[in-house]
Amino acid sequence: MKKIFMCVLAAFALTAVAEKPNILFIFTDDHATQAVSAYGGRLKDVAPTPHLDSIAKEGMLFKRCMVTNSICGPSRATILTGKYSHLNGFMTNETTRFDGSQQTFPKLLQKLGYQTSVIGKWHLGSEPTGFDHWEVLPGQGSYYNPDFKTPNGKIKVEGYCTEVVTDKALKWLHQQRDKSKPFMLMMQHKAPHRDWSPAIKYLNAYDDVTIPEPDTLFDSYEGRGRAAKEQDMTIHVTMQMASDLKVKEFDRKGRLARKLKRMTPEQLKAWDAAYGPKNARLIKDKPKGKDLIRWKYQRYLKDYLRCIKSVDESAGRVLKYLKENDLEKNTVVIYSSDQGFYLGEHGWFDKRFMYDESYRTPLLIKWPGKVKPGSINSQLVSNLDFAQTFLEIAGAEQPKDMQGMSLVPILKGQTVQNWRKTHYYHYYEFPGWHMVQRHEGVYDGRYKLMYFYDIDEWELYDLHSDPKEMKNQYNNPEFAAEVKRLKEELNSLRAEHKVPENVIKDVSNPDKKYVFNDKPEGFE
Ligand code: SGN
Ligand code: CA
Repeated sequence: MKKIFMCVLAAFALTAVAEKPNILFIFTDDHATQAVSAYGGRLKDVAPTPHLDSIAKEGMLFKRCMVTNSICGPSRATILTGKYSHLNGFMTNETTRFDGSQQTFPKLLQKLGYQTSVIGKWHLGSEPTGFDHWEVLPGQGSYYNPDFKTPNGKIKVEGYCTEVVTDKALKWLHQQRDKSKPFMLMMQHKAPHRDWSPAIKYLNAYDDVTIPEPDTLFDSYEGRGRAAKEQDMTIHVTMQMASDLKVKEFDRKGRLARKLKRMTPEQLKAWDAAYGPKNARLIKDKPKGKDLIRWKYQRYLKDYLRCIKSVDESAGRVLKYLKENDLEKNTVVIYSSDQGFYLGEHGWFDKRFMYDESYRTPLLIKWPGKVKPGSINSQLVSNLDFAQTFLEIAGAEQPKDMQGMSLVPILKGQTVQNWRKTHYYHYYEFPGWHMVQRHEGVYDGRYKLMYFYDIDEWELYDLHSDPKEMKNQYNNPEFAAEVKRLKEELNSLRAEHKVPENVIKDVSNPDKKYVFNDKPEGFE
């Protein structure tokens, strides 16, 4: 009898090991919460994202997932290490290569018997470490017929990047992994990154709709400081008619032509058929001033949302695969992006600032049987928390030197005493693309204090009364108590997170020449 009992117990233990949850991390580049319909917002009816929304519907939507440093490589490095940029060493896109010899969550999962894989955008300079399988885009990667770096060298694949990455992810899931082990797959899209190039089949999507504009499209930056006024990321001046907006007639530098060289004759034909007539109409109408900005906004948003359409479809395909292959129940699915993005808010595109649209990133997690379907969480969570979350899901110890907090208790609906009440932010890349001043700051879910230290300017926003962050209250005596409190909090967060005093010097690349835009393109 005892023997039988022991056997049953052993079998039980074996199943328990075999049934460690799988982790599917679906990640994009520059996908703003404004363009995920589950978040509501002005685009939800014109460009819904049903498959991404289904993750929220079956799981949890995080309303306040804040990034540590709103830029690609640094965000990815934070996710892998569970550490702020100053500790993982990857502070800007431009000057650093990720030190792949350091501790990362995929390496720790491997030790626990997980099969790990990363497919798609990587953007960390060095080669991936801690992955049983990797196929990554070199640098930013290409939308059409992308190249991939693999352990066996470079390959070129015909097709649209989002679809190619999805095909590769499905192939790994179905044919290439060791099915006796749990998996952790990072499917990381290039989309919807600049220059927002859509799949051929979606080149005409949204042709007949008008995309709603944000109230702040014509922001004059009054009531804010120098950083907001002096950036180089407006739709008006910075956005390029040819390379960004696909108007060949403006391609004086030949950048667009160079990009189109990657396409096959059939792709190019479809591309010309889609953009040609619309461009001809533009050249005939010659809109000027605000009308031209409005036109640019429409073209930009339509292309961006067309890219999202493929991302949503990709999520749908992998979710369907899980369902049809009996993997749905035991797989945690996470959707997120490396940061948010400006979709015309403040007249901008790009990211970097600690203002809401780029500081906040989408986070949707489903975990069947553990997360209550349709839950919404408003606590301050961060991409700093992902590594520890994945480790706890896998039943691993959380290393003491990681700086985040596991989201598992929140996912299980438990009330967590001592959850963070404030979040620390630090952006380092200046001078650089888009010329956003370096800054650090603290956010408590209502007030946000930012310090642009190279120009010694502070900003304070009250997001309850001013959710669009249009009025800097730093010098308003009515907010003196908040300023004092948040300055103390900033100091204490700097100490807690071991931010060295001197780290803020010495990170820009003095040899790099940045091209600044000072004149809007247009019609005479
Ligand atoms: C490119 C883009 C920039 C963008 C950076 C960083 N210019 O340099 O607009 O801010 O990437 O983006 S482009 O003309 O080459 O598209 S990130 O997502 O990799 O951080
Ligand atoms: Ca990005």
